[in-house]
Amino acid sequence: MKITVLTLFPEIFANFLQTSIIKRAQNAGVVTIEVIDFREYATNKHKQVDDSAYGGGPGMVISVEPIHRALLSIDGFESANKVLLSPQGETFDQATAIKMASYEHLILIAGHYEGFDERVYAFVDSELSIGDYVLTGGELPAMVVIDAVTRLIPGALGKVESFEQDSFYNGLLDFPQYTRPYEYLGMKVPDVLLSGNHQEIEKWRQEEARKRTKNKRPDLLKKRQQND
Ligand code: 9D3
Repeated sequence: MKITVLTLFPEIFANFLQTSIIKRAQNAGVVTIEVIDFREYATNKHKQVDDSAYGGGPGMVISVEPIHRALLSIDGFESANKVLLSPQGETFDQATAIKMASYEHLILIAGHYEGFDERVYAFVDSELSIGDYVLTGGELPAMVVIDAVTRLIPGALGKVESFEQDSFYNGLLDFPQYTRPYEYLGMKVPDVLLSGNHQEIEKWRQEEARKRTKNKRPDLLKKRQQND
């Protein structure tokens, strides 16, 4: 899979892309991530990529031309899946991540502080938000999407971290986990986990995951029943 990010702050991505699972996935060749500074595609003298809004108002608006020119520079951009990160998009979730992990080429477009000229929408396939809170830009959302999607690509994760075990993958929260010591300030590890009876342990974990989901995230249980 290839992921291309259009951003005005490529340096924000540098550290992230050098880290852990993302780096390993890139080294293993299962994903190639490319970051493009779309300011390079501004055509005016000062490399300005935004302008005041038609109709007036205090805010600036990201111009359509540098975005379009940056897209045209990307190899195979026409067949790629182009996603604009914006507060108006549909909310990103695990189902969306799974769908995106099947894309051959994903292009993420991140703005900063301000909205895009409406005509940018003519060049994208969808709009994506990561939740109902106001951020300063689409850079963190782009990294959230890259992280969630990359770990789903076959070969990106080691065996220990395989995503079939994920909470959200099976629609339930994680079961409670314990490690040494057996007792801490009077709090003991449930005996079933020391029983050595793997069938009992599995049963207990499933029950606990279900109980916990019912208590903390009843909305997930409802969603799960709909998908069954
Ligand atoms: C909704 C606020 N807008 C009113 C004029 C202005 C605006 C604020 C912040 C426009 C863009 C932004 C920057 N945010 C994103 O680009 C963004 C975002 C977010 O703020 N929350 C959740 N998901 C996303 S994806 C991109």
